[in-house]
Amino acid sequence: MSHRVFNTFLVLLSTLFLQTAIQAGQFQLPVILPVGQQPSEVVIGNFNDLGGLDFAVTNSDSDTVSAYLGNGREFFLKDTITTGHRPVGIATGLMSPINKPDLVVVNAGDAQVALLKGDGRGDFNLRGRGHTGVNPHSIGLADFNMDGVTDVAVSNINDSTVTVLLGNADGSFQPGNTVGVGLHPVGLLALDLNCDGVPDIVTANSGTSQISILFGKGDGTFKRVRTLAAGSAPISLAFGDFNGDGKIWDLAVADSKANTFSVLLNNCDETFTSAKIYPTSFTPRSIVAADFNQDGKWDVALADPVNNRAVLFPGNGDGSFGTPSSSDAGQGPEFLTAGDLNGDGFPDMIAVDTAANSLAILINKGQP
Ligand SMILES: [Ca+2]
Ligand SMILES: [Ca+2]
Ligand SMILES: [Ca+2]
Ligand SMILES: [Ca+2]
Repeated sequence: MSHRVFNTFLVLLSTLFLQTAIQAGQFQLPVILPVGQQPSEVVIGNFNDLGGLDFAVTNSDSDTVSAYLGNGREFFLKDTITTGHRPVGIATGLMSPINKPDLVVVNAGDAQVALLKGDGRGDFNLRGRGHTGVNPHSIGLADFNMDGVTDVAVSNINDSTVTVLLGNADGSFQPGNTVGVGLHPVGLLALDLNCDGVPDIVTANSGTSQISILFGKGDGTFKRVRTLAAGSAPISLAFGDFNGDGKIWDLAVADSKANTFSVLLNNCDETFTSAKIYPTSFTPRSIVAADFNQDGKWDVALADPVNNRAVLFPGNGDGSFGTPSSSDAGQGPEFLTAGDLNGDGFPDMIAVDTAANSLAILINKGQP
């Protein structure tokens, strides 16, 4: 072996060692998957009848959604659908009881949502459209009028409103109801926050230090809007049972103008404990909750696009969090979602690396 070759060999060895050494977090080094231009959000679902979770990503500058099928080990591009102008938000669900899983996409450039009907084999066809407010962003699915057909809620950043579009069984939408929330809502979740069995809505209002909660009546309208304090400029929301009291809909909020995230514990009576603020040492862009280390306690993970990582805060089960650990999440992760992609019981993640036009698949290492 020549001196030069030997030196190269040493560099390779140390690089390998370094990669192993720096990946101290819960996740393996990411598998990078090139997608369309300026991907924005990804949703994990089960689009066909075969095992293995699948996912779909909005490519906001390509005006497309790409659907990938998984077999538990790898992912294959199955379908690319032209959705409308600048798709930014995406959700999956059964849009009527007899359906295969569908996709619903928020087209920010058109101020519309588009329903992409699934065929149960991983292909999708554009069906209904519905009108939103100006600069719609995040989407949540729930049956707000409790008629058995899934409905849609969308945050409208520029209007500071939420649009609720009641679904018809044929895949079309009724004209939207608009409800005012706080300034510039970005993140949105649709879930039952007062534990009465009727879906509600929560928004992260990025122009304030507040979140807004709309308590549903069960007929597609809302009885009241409650405003709660979070950290500075909240943009992204996650839910979980962070204090282990069996009430699953506690909220975790990523605060985009402070190096913090906030946790509000749910009393299930339309009140929450006041937000507890946790320091992050970076400005988070997206938050997701799951029991990543499978110790029976909900954890949160946040995207840190400046330092190219996902940071996991392990839950202590009492509403507080332990020492965070970092995992490489590709180049500039702007959005995170979680799901058990390889079926080993440990939640994995997908990070959207918007500027790099790629996704980073983060497989959970699996050991506690
Ligand atoms: Ca409905
Ligand atoms: Ca409710
Ligand atoms: Ca945990
Ligand atoms: Ca897994």
